[in-house]
This record gives sequence, C-alpha cells and structure tokens, in this order.
Amino acid sequence: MNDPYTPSGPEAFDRLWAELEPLGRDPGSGGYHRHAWNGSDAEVRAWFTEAARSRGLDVRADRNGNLWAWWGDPGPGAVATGSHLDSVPDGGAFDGPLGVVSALAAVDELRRRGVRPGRPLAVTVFTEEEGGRFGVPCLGSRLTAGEISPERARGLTDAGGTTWARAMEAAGHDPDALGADPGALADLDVFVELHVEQGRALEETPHPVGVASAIWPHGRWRMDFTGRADHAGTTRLADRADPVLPFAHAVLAARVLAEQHDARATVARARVVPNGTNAIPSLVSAWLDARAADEDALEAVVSGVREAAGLAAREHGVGLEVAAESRSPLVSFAHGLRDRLAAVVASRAPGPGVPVLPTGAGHDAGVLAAHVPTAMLYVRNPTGVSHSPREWARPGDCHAGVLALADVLQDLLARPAREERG
Ligand code: HGY
Ligand code: MN
Ligand code: MN
Repeated sequence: MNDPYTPSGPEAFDRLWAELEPLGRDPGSGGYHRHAWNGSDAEVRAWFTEAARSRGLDVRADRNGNLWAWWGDPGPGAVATGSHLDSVPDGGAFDGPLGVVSALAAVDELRRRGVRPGRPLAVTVFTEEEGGRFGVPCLGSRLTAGEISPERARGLTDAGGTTWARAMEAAGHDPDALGADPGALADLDVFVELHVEQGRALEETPHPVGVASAIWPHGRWRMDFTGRADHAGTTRLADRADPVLPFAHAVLAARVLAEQHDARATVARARVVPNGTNAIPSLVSAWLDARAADEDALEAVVSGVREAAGLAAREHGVGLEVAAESRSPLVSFAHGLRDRLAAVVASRAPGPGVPVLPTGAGHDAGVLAAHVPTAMLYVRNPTGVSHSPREWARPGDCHAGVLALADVLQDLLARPAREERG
C-alpha cells in the first residue's frame, strides 16, 4: 500500500540533488575538489549523514572512514548500495554522487511502496574512490577488502606532504584502526552501485539505464626521471642530463601504444623539480594511467612505455624508476546477478534489449566484486563526458535510475539471502 506522505524516488532525488550540488563546487570552473578529509569532503559527509539520519537510517563510519547508513541492524544477508562523494580535481557533479543520491532516494521510493526489508539494507559512501588526493583509487574499499595494507595507506601523502594518517586523524578518525573488515564483507549478500555512464553507449539507444558487464583491467604507474639540475642558458646540449626529454618520449610512446592496442593510456599528472623556467630540472615525476579490454593488451602498453622511457633515459644520461601505484584486474560481474538486474530493469525499460556494457572506469564495485556478489547500473550520459565540470545527465534519466535501483533493491530484498539459498 503506497504511503502518500513519503516522497517518491524522483521527488526525493530532486530535493537531495539540490542540497548536494552546491557543496564544494568551484564558482569559477563549476567543477568540484572533493578529496578525502579536505573541507569539501567534510561538508558532503555531513550532508550525507544528515540526509540518512533524517530517513531513520543509522549512520556509521567504518575503520577506514567509509560511511554505512543502515535500514535495520547490520548483520548477515545485508543488501548494500552506494558509491562515492569524492571527485577528481575539478571533477563533475555526477561521478559518484549520482549513485549516493539515487540510493537515498531509492530508500524513500521503497518506503513509499510500503516495502519493509526483511534483511538489513545499507547505503554506503566509500572514501577516496578517485585517489584524487592520495593517489590510490578506491582506497576506502581496498582497505576494507584487505587489498592494500594499512601501513601503506597510512604513509600515502598528498602533494603537500600530508599523510593519510594525519589527514584522517585531523578529520576525527583513528588511523591506527585502519584495516581489512572481513566481517563487514561476510555480512554483505550483495552490493549494487549505480553510476553515471562514462561513455556514450546508452545515448545511442532508447534506454536511460543499462547494466555493467565488466570493468577493464587498469592501473597507475609512477615514473621518476632523475636528471641533473643545471643552467638552461649556459649548459651545452651535450653536457645535459635533462629528465624532461625521456618524459616526453614516454608520453608520446603511451599514445602510440594505446592506438596500436586499442587501449587507453594517459599521462595527465606530472611534477617538475624545481620547475623553474631557466633551470634544467633535477627530477620529473609522472604518472601513467593505462587501461585495456584485456590483460595482454594492458601489459603490452605498459611494458612498451617502460621500454621507450628506459631507452630515452639512457640516451640522455637520466635515471628512471617505474613503480606500479595501483593495479586492478579485469572484473567480470557475476553473470546471474547481472542478468537478474537486466531483467528487473527491462520491466520498466522503453523497449527490449537493456544494454549490458563493459567500462574502462574503475569503481568500488570493482573492488568488492572479488569478495561479494556485485553488480552495477549505469545512467545515460548524453555527452559521455566525465572527470570534467561538463559532466551531466538528464533529470528524467536520473529519475529512471532511481526507479530502476528501487526495483532492483526490492527484488533483491524479496529473495532469500545467499546462505538461505544454500
Ligand atoms: O579513474 C577511474 O576509473 C574512476 O573514476 N575512479
Ligand atoms: Mn571517476
Ligand atoms: Mn566514480
């Protein structure tokens, strides 16, 4: 029986989105700088906590700073849905927040439908999914999954040299508590993440909502080119050890290799030391973001870049160290769950053939997929643009995402949990 006093999912979505959207937005670019434990992050965490509590959800931060808002006492058989609120530097409004706002709105939609979960339902916010401040993506979910050591996480530093431990402590969390949380994962029967599509595949279809099939293998590699500081105007070319030159070779090699292997390779972040116009640098640190549809293609790109960078470094008398900072294997979402979501989404879809799509974008769902049955829903992105202030999704498509997520959660909650299914 519908509850007329609880807003529908779409109504709740619009209200929640209007509250969240201004928080941490750069008035100049319109982008966001929401990074783990910074001021904007504190704002959006406070917003989430209030929005969840006002729905009667019990909000808890786990030992890694991830937020879990519970409808029902935490325990075995739990269904969880959520995403992240942090952004890339000057990122868009939808990547992450769309999944969190849709999850809260789906709770309202379920309540309005009179659904009373027979098992715990959690809305989650994972911390530092983008790695925008401390460099390792999905840091909160990797810690909970035991896929990064607490020691390494505590020592990660931001551009100013602040460690994760200090930043976490300043935000009121205990860095000594960091670590895997096998109990929390064991309680999870299923995790579903709704996310804005970071591509245009859905835009080519009549479907506002699609389902994820896989996440490409991908990773981040740090390259340190060590040269010799010297005068830009008086040092003869033959006497230079200029680290910028092998760096430039690496960047161009990444592009050529990505074309050859139909992969994606990007060097979007670099640090030149001392970064003076008239001083040959002593050091260039640069980060390669590489992704491909399969492990062989990814390996071909990364080893090719490493080889080109090494050759050029030797030619210019420059040292080179390359280190993998994060590495995510191919994720293939559980087929039964994937197909079940596609069937549920189809019940409200504008036509047959709900798209089931792979993506080159990493997600917390990709980390959890190795530990918990996991699935993802995508909401149509008309331009495909993401990691940019221009990222946008139509309100009507966002509403379709909320209703689809509510349908999926209602379907999952109505089924026996894994252990009950045997
Ligand atoms: O970079 C990614 O794939 C994601 O946005 N963290
Ligand atoms: Mn992202
Ligand atoms: Mn994301």
